[in-house]
Amino acid sequence: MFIKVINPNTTWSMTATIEACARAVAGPGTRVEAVSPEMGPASIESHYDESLAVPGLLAEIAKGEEDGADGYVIACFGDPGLDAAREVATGPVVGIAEAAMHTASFLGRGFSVVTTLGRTTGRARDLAERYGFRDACRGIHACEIPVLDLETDPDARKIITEACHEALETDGSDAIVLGCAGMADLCARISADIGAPVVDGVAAATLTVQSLVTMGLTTGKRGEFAPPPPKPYTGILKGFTTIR
Ligand code: 2AL
Repeated sequence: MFIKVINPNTTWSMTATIEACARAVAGPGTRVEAVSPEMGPASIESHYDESLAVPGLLAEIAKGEEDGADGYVIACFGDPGLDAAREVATGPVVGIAEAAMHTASFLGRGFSVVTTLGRTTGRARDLAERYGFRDACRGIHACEIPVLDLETDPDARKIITEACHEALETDGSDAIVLGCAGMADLCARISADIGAPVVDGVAAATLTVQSLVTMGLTTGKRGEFAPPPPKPYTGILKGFTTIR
């Protein structure tokens, strides 16, 4: 089985961390490859970044189709382009926010999300509601560390751990969901430090895709997620006319 993990931002050092975390949980018969798109933002921490990350992400899905990918992970907590990716991919596509929230729902009655910047909490709230976790998602907390600083700030783990601890107390939650793919490698240590389950969406989504492929399941293609109707695309999107 070949799972293609797409980090929709263009920071390859983060992509390497994501790949290591996905490979650490994948089964022995599963090949995991993580990529960043050729075009897009260096990090995704606004609606603008998120929208402009989607064309590059869809181009990577198209390449994955040519390369025989059995399924895809979208490794950004805003789950950018998830619906569009499901229209163009043959195999299942899972976002890290949806996988992490579903996984957290198995671990208790309520979970808290701990994410990067406060401005991203609205998107996380929208996703929790979309995925049916309006009640289970007890709170969304920002630690105000920009995405790329996760790799360089020596205090990042300490600050995130404190935010997780506080979130558990404030929200009365049973589990924590980490709200950024760039936090994937911190998951186990934070869990040990706070004494509560901490869910990394990269691991959760990788294993969800692996399970779906193992069960022979993929996106239903009879309606909304059928391939999009062909039509001309112009300007810098010209290449997307024939992408599918
Ligand atoms: C993210 C993420 O997972 N990757 C990225 O670039 N931005 N999420 C976030 N909440 O900042």
